[in-house]
Amino acid sequence: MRHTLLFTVILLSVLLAGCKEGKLNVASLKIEMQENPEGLSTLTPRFSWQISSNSPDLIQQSYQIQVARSEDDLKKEVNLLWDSGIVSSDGSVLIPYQGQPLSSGSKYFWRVKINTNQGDGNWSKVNYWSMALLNDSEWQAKWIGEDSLSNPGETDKDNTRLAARYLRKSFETRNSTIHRAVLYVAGLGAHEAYLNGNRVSEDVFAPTVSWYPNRVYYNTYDVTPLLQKDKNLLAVKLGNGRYFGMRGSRSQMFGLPRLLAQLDIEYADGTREVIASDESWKVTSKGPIVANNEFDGEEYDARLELTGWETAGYDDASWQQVDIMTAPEGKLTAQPNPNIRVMEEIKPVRISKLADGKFILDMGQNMVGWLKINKLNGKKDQPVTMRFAEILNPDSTIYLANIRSAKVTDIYTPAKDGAFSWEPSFVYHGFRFVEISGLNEQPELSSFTGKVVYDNMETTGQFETSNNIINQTFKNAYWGIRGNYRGMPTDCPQRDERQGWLGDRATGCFGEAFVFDNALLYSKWAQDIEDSQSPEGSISVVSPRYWTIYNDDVTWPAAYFYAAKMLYHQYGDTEPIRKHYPSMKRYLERIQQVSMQDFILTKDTYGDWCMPPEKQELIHSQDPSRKTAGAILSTTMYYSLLNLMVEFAELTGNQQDIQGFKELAGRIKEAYNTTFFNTDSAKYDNNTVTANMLSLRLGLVPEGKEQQVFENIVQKTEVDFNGHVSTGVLGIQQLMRGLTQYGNVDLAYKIATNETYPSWGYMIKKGATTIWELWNGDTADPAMNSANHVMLLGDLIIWYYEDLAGIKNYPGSVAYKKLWMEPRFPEGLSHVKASYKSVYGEIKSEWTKENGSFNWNISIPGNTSAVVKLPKELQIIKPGQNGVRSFKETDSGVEIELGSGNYTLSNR
Ligand code: RAM
Repeated sequence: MRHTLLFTVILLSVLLAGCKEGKLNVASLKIEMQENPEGLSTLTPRFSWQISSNSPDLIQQSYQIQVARSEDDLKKEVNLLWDSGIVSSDGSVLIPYQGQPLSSGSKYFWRVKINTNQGDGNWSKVNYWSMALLNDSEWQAKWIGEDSLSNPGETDKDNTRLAARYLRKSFETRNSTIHRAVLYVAGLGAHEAYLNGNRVSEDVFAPTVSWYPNRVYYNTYDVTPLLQKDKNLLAVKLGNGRYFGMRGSRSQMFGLPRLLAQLDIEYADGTREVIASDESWKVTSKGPIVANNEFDGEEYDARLELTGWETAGYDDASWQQVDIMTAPEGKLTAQPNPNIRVMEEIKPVRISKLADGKFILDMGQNMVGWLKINKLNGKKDQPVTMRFAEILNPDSTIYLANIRSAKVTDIYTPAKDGAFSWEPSFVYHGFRFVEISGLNEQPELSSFTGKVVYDNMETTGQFETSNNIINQTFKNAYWGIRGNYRGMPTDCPQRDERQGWLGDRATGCFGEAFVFDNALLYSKWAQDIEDSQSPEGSISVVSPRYWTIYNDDVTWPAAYFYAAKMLYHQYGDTEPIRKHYPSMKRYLERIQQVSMQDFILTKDTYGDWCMPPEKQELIHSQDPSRKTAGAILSTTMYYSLLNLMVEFAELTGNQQDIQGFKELAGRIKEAYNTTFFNTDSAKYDNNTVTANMLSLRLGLVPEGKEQQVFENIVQKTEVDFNGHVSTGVLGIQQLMRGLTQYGNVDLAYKIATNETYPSWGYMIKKGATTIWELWNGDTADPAMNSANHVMLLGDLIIWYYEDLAGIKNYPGSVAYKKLWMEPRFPEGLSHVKASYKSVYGEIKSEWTKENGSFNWNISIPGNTSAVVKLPKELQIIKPGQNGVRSFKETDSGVEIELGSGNYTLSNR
């Protein structure tokens, strides 16, 4: 029987304040995905912008981009380096520059004008970018530092102490008007640069990490406003970062900290001057930072303060002349990704006193960064010691068993009695609790601030539902993801590890992209992975390879391919695929040689890592019936990589490879099913959820058998695991989407909202404010038990967005140019409110479904469209509003195509 269909689409033509109806806006003008970036090194930078208006169904019909050396030229339309002319196109994302050759160190200005189906726009505002130093020969600077271990306790052995280096150079500018001054600086491990006493930027731990023997990044800062006429002082503080004395069993020592800095000054009369790091600089390591190490902490002795060292008046007579240091082998490269900054400040929620007089500070949140002290009373010569932990022992002392060898201790020694303020420069901790000793009185909460640090990127996603477990899981994920961005995605932020483990992010990177604008971080990480590749083609499962592990595994290296795919799918960026295609191919060939036997990939190291074990104290399950065979994991993942390569080959013009990938994939699929698939029972091997789910989702199940395999997944989950997750980091990458795609969103919802072990909800019930490394993180052995690991998120965030909110790319579309909005409605969920700032603009989806009434507000950005699908039960009738391009009734419901705009769909 046909339902009485009652449905309206109301176009909300809400007028934005100050805008006339139909007024076109061009905003978010970006080049290489950044607004006004300094120091680009690509000769064909790519332009993006977003368009909006107050009328629905806005489509760009053409664009015109102009580039000039000055704003003035641009406005007068003279001396243009590029005028694209009017280009008929709806392209507004990553449009490559095609003008005259760009030159090293120059600054450029650009603007864009668009025409749309709603009329012509005006010229946009003018934005700019600058170019990096494009040729090695332009570097006049030398690597400098203090090439000795001259302080107490310093050795050249692993895990030693090392004092920070302070370097300075005074100089005078010519008596001429300064037009522009740019500082190019690489400081290994980390630099903090000052010009005339002012920090040149808010970046911390700069430059971004890399595999130093292959690549060293430098930063570009426009310092024009900081440069003075006549006397100037350029100063740089150097810390260890990841360059010197990383802690841990496989600790790396690349060498003592060193600096390369070059200040290029351009005078209004066209003359230039260069102030470069060389033997004329002075250095000391006898300053207040007597030891620094990201893993161990920072020790600051205020009695050694070098007051005014970063300004011109300071007397550096006791300092020594710098040593010329050997240049690191790595290629000097302009940093393409944003640096780390203090992104948020939080206040502690509680302070308590232990019997031994120590205080325990509770930040209320497992966070990553450091503790700033504000006006705390100290006593001369009496060190104040802070130790950082994620959890407390039952007796309220800090729990450090899971931190391993990291010392996680900051020490401040006051130079006098009374109030002091301080924060470290070269250290970060993963912590919720801080143990403070060395105080004579109970401090106020206001004496502390938690500085939250991670890569400077925009938060792109908000997500809320009627279910509290989902809401808190999303919050925990948000804190965990940001806390593990450190110029690379790390596994954890607290113990002596903090490495870029590939497997943790294979699918995670995609979910993370809904929450953070992580494009530049992941494209830079893809480069770290390539830089860490062995000459034979092996990929180090930790990249940059501070821990070099070439195990010729498939499941962890898959992240290289998956991240490149994510960058294309989510941001429309094909560049990483193009750039890394040859090394990806090399890796696949290598694996074929060393691991493939009769079309089965045999090598596997980690298994379905961190599946919920049968006993609460175990880290890894010992029950063979829970474990998935390594060959299943490797073979299914390798098969998925071949399929990705077919797509990548297509995109990069490597058509000649396609046939080979397809043939190999075909033979693998056949061999795989012959070896592992039981045709009668439709079970793979020992019937684990992971074995069945990877086979299903990665496309290896013989045609017609899919539903039967799926039933085995459901059966196993419901009967053997009582509706709980049974997978480790591999299976979980497909679990939530798989359950939903094949028709059991209710089971996915149950898993997402469980509160008993094992589940994300269980972690929450046990007090987690981030995601744990282990499902049983509260009871397992501390040897490998971080409270802030994101790998167990699997595809959860993708599922939140794609399936619960219905924000998904239409098949074949990328970057949400065309959306497919088909929310799923699990029993028990009555409300979802999601937003995602895509490269075209913000997508919103907010639905409520309660007691037979349904209401859905959606926003579709300008220059995009959406196909909306809703089920029959929602009783939908044809709407007749503006912006509705088409309406189709199908067997299962309705399919509506919408142009951009804000819509409300409801059955009332
Ligand atoms: C652990 C890491 C990481 C995981 C590897 C295999 O040491 O924490 O998360 O990828 O093992």
